[in-house]
Amino acid sequence: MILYDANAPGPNPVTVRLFVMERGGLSLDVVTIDLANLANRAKEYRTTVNARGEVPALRLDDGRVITEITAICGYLDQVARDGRSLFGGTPEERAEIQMWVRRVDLGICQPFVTWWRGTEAAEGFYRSNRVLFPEAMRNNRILAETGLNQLDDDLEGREFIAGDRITMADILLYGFMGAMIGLIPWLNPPGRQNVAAWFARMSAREASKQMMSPLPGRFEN
Ligand SMILES: N[C@@H](CCC(=O)N[C@@H](CS)C(=O)NCC(=O)O)C(=O)O
Repeated sequence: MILYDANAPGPNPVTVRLFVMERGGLSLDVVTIDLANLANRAKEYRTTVNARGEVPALRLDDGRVITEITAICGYLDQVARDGRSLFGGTPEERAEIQMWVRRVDLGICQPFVTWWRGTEAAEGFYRSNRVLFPEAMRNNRILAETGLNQLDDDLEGREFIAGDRITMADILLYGFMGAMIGLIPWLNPPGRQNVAAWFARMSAREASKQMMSPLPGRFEN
């Protein structure tokens, strides 16, 4: 398998990196795409890896390419040699974890990333290679803050989002928040106490400390 990773701190590649480090039991070849200079938008990457021009992507041993981070992580979770599943071990656990993943993704991550993608900094970075929505920043901030306020209630008495152990829902939210925290000043105020405490717990994990650096060319754990 080949993972197409990135050399810039985009939340999507960061989330997959965090996943592989937390999951264990994986062996991957890694190609680092020069996202900082938008090599992902060059014809070569779009014609040989991902027509959508986005990273990360995963090339399977049979040649097919999987994109979209929850699909990539879901596949890696199933083929891992050992370690513990981050998507759940029973149909009930899997359903519950997928429920949280979808809540976190649609209700929090996508709105705050879309907020950032409305900024002038994002416009400068993407150089018209991506459709951005600067006029929707206010709505996206309200959506993300509403989602985070709800999560603050949901996290009362819990260590992790889906209960007492780390799952894909924590990986997704922490990968996104950790990657974007320096760019979004309103993301993690101390007043949202349960979210702030969860964020601090996640930050203390060994994998979280390494997630901002690209993976080596050969990764095994
Ligand atoms: N829906 C995709 C989103 C991937 C994505 O947007 N990746 C960003 C990096 S965080 C990217 O490729 N940005 C560069 C670009 O769009 O040119 C997924 O789930 O993997």
